[in-house]
Amino acid sequence: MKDCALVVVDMLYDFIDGSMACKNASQAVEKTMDFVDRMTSEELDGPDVIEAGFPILFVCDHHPKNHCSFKEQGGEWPAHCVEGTRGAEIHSDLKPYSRPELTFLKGRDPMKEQYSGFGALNAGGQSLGEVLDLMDIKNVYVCGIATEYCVRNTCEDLKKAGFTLYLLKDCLGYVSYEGHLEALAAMDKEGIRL
Ligand code: VGL
Ligand code: ZN
Repeated sequence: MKDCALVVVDMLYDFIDGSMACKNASQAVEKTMDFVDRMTSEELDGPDVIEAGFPILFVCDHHPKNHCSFKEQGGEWPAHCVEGTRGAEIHSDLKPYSRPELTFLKGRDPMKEQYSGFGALNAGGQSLGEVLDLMDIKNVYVCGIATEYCVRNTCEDLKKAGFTLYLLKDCLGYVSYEGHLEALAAMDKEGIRL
């Protein structure tokens, strides 16, 4: 347990019930809560679980209004996860488990798409990869939205950096079911454990 952590990718309202609502997203949040409950001791709750040895790190898509990935800017997606909006917020069931130093924002540069959470930054300017290293984490459980994009890219970068990856298969939201299955198959081949 000591060298394990959970990384929650983009469990944000725009991906759950907002402008980019993904399939299975609400169920993924519910299953993630079940997992968190199982991994944390009964009498501990909220931020205390981090002290109990099972840190939970959050990756959050967090775009300026004029981000290049938005359709109005010629990009691929409807506007989503705009800073300061509800759509950019962590689901309220998970929010109590988040803390600023373990919350990492990505996609802040208006000119750059950033699917991977690996280089996402916390309020102190440290990246997810850096903080996992500092915490001596070896095993990383991953859940989140969307399987095909941010989850896959985050898992692949963490794997390349030498972490052992466990993807929580029931705790994923996705853009399309076929894309989800394809991404799972690809990650399986790469040694990411499902
Ligand atoms: C994502 C598309 C655009 C994701 C983020 O979290 O998978 N997908 N921005
Ligand atoms: Zn985005």
